[in-house]
Amino acid sequence: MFNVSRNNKRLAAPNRTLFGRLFAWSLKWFDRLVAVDFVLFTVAMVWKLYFFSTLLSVQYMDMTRTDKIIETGAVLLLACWTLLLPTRGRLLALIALNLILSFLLYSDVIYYRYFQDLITVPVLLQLGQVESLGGSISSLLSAYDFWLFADMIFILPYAVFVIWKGRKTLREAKSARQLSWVKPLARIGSGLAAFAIGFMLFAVNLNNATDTWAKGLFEKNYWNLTIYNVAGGLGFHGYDIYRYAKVNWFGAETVTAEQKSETEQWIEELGNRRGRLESDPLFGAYAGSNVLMVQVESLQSFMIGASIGGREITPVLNDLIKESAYFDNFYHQTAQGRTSDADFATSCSMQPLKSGSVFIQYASHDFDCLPETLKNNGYSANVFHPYQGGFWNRNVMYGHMDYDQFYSLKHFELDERLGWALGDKSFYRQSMDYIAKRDAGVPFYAFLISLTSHHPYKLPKASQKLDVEELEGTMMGDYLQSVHYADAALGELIARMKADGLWENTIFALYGDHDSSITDWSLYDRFIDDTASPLAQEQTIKKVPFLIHLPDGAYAGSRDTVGGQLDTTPTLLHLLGISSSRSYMLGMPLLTASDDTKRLVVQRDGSWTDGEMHYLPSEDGLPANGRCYKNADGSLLDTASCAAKTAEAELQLMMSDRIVMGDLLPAFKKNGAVEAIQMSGEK
Ligand code: GP9
Ligand code: MN
Repeated sequence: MFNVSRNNKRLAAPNRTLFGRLFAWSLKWFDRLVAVDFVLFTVAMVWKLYFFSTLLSVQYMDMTRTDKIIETGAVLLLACWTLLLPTRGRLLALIALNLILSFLLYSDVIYYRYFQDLITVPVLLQLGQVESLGGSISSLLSAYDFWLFADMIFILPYAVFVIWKGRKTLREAKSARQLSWVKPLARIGSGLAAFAIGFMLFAVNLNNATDTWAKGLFEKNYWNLTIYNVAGGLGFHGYDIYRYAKVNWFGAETVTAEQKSETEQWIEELGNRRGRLESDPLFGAYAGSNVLMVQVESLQSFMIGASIGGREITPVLNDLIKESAYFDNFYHQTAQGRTSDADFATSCSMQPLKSGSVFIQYASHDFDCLPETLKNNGYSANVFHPYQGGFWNRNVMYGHMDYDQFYSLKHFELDERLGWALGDKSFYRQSMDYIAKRDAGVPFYAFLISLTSHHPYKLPKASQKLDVEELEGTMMGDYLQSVHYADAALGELIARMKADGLWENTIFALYGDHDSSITDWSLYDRFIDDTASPLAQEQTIKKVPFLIHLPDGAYAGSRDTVGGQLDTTPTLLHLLGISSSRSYMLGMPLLTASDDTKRLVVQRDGSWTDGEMHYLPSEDGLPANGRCYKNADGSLLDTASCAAKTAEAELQLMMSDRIVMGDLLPAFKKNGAVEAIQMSGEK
């Protein structure tokens, strides 16, 4: 019956079935009308991106009309080049793009359900190091998600047809009509048109957003989800690739061999200085104690001891500092990375970046951070913060810092909604419940990061316990209320530690992360004497409380030793008797029996204080225009009096940048190991 040759049989095949005929017919039309398949692809992708947004359903982030326009623009930009290809190549490219995007969005959905974040290039490159999804993967899957792949039922067989029969079908179609010069022109024209339309829809709308409500989005760069909210799914991934390439390929810090060894010598000398302090009787006086450290959101020193409406703002802390070593000359050292900078400066004793956040940009680089050091010395190490784990890239960074577990928002029951998420009182209570379940055989390190006293400090009336007098209705008034609440929550935390029998065997440390961002100086009138003095303003903004309650209550009282967040980890290691002479850190211990350490507290903008002088650089960056103050009376000195230390501060910032951006520690440690082997005579 089928008396045809083998070859003829193959040629006739497309017309044998209904699908075969349909496929061949569609291919001919896709060939004739260049843009039909492209339009279908665009519609399908925009729908998938919309569906993706509903799967994520990030709070307060619903897809608006503008978002759909931005997504359409992004799809056009992503795929416009396919219009330059001949029909078969274009179809295969569009199908491949569809598959890649569908898998990317699907992976994002799964990753989001676990980490409340989107996948980034560093995460993809270091999948093994990120906290694994463990056995929970099945709970993250939903049959509903497969709508992302619904079109594949038609597209995949079609792709097989295009690969297998496409060339011949197109040849037939072409021989049936005249080939002309119109075709290549149509390709170029439609490609350019798609690019132009895509660019307008995407860039113009994105620009509008970043010029208005999303100002500074890409500079601050603090949360992938915010970037997604503005730039869309494709925009976010495009930006992420750009961000990765910029940091790792185009803007990578190149440090010459000479600079490397100069930096190594410089930082090792700091280790030697700490090593020399280790003969101090306080070194190791609290060896084996647990450590519980709290980073309090926006808590500033000018709150300590202050009252309003006849009540103390921080009664708990005021009492606690009487039985703790309290540093009232302590500075936060944060820059654009805000909370993440405070965390990094404190835990890893390195300077933050001039722009951006180490947590986001250099999470994969090696640092000597407190959790890892303590774990190497037999401790457990856990970090607690009741917000989305993707914020400030914490999921990734905390994995690299070697914490056993990061307890983020999803680990807490939202039984006290306050401020951004969970109120401090419930946060501390639930964190202590986790701590109570620890392995009692090893000492613990717990790092708790509070959140309620976060900008804009609005608390419901029922939680406002102070009479803030003339500050009622101002941001300062709200700030005082939220600090008062945070203080009361700390009181409950301390009571709980006592009830759990932890107060006598735990070093309790506490510090404020950064300033309150309140810049209206008239609101500070009742807290500082001279609100117009640049030095008073600087010190008010930069000073945060730091206290250490030792298990036996020793070293209690206020101390005016100047220090900063970079000194926190060296201080704790000193008390625990863990040598930091071979650790790569910039800070010095603050609490030593004989405190004669010369310390320079350097800010990211180049300002510094050594306790006696305070230097503020000028906006134009010229050293001669900087202001050199005498701390004692605020008088201005000749800039030359500050010159040597200004150079020292600049050196510290430069060395820190080389290490942080150039990831120099692995090489230093290797050299150190070689040195140690050589000294012990091994070959
Ligand atoms: C959110 C919190 C706030 O997780 O850490 O960060 P901030 O805005 O203060 O940098
Ligand atoms: Mn903060």
